[in-house]
Amino acid sequence: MKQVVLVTGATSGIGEATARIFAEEGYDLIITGRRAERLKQLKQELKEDHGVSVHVLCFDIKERQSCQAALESLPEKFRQIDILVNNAGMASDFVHFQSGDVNNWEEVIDTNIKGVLYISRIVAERMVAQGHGHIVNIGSTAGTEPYECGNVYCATKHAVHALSETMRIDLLGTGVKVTEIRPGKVETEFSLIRFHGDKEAADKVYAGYEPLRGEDIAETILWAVRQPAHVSINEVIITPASQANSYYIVRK
Ligand code: 8X3
Repeated sequence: MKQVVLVTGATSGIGEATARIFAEEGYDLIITGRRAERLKQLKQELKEDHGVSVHVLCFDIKERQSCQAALESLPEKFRQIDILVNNAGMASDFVHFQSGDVNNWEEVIDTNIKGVLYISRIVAERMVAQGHGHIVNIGSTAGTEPYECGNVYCATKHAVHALSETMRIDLLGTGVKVTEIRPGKVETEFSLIRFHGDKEAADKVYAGYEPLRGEDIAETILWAVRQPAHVSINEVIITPASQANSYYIVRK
């Protein structure tokens, strides 16, 4: 039987690239997100191009009941999830803590922490019952290296880092692996959303060097989940060659 991969936030960036690479490799997919039209289009494309089965779950990961209802609605064929990629995440604003907007903070906390918890809690229990599975959390270099104006976003990625480590401990011996992929600068919609549509500000983040692409992260995820059963890739930090960590980037 084909393996089933659930990718959250599959409508763009790392999530979309991950859905594409797994489809290319013949995996069946559950793709989730809030933008119904994009999900529908992606499903169509993946089915036509690669002949895989794709199930769309369109819901808001911030809402606990919606997460529950979405996962309960899965048809039989998709109920066994072999790989979960917790990709959905965002930043909203880039200002000093003392100027932060609490509404933005809540959206980021609810997406990056609670969303991961809601989905993982349900899927992890199922994976334990089936005796195997692999949870891949998309963390960030910001998960251990907080930077100016990163405040709440960095805090949420610290939470993803801590959760990845504790999930790995708690799931030990169950057959369920946990990998945290921690990218630095990846050029996606991430910065455009963080800067609330200000393209100039978003473009500056990636100016003067070659940033990572969603595909680079997708390839890393595929590599991590394809290791033999006795090998666990616990954590991968991946940056552009021009970036050493959160603080050092060389720009031309
Ligand atoms: C994305 C990387 O440096 O913008 O998590 O926080 S960074």
